[in-house]
Amino acid sequence: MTDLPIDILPEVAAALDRRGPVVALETTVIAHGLPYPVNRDTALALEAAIRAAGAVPATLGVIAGRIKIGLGADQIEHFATKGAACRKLSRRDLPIVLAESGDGATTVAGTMILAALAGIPIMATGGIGGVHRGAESTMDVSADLTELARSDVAVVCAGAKSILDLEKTLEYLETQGVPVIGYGTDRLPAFYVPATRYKLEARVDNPAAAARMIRAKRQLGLNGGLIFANPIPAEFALDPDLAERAIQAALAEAVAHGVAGKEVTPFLLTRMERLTEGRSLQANAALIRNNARVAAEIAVAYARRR
Ligand code: PSU
Ligand code: MN
Repeated sequence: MTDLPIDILPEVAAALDRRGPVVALETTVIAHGLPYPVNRDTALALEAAIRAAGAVPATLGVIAGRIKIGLGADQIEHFATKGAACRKLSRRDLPIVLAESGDGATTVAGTMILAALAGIPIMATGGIGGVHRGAESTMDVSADLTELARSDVAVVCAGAKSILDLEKTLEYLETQGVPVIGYGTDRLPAFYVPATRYKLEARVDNPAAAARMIRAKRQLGLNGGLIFANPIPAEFALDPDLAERAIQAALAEAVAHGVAGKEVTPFLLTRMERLTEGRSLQANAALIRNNARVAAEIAVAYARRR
């Protein structure tokens, strides 16, 4: 690992040295998940929200084959404008992008791997990948789920989009030994909507309680991360019927266009935006900001306790 091509922003390195609170952020949502310039503005707003809560943001990605732990504003702009021309980096893509000296945006899985390398215990995202609807025939299960069983990073998200099969996603996470903890809720949130009928096994209501969960898992020496499922704030939530109709329509279009593999999630996200007349986009940006803030608060509590 000595010759690993990795650059850590000085501010992030200093925080890690003093075991201060740092929150990792992904870049796939910037490059593949949101359109320009909402993507850039959201990325900058996430960093600001993390700073306001007293932690240091580290947006992760790969530029010219070098792992970046923390990006400057110009590099965030680079991911925002290059968009889908960046490789989407999950576990299997990381060796390829390094060997090819390419640019790549990390998914939740990719971000967890790089965060763990750098010693960052917590990350924030919008929604995690999961088991897709129809997975019984397509076998489309996001590598985010297997990564959650491997890399020791806590992930703050707003649940998962119901473009996924949420019931199967929860079953898969149970099989893989990944704790799914409601943050101020007893039920799984589904991204645009704050609650589903799926009941969770555990709930915390404040950052200190969340930090205790992370700590207990680490004390046990268990591999893998855990999920804090943080509902979208009510004022930004979509009407559940509107969300479901848009999802059904987007899924039908994906089938009609023969979209497969890593293109599925970005395709559905773009279609959703059009089908909800931009409301999904506003909701998306708002819930990620909220997750960044909560992740920072948990990081602060966790740093205090160790
Ligand atoms: N879900 C969203 N927005 C996103 C993603 C998921 O609502 O931007 C991104 C995340 O980076 C996630 C990835 O890790 O998509 C999962 O992609 P796939 O389903 O191809 O594993
Ligand atoms: Mn997939």
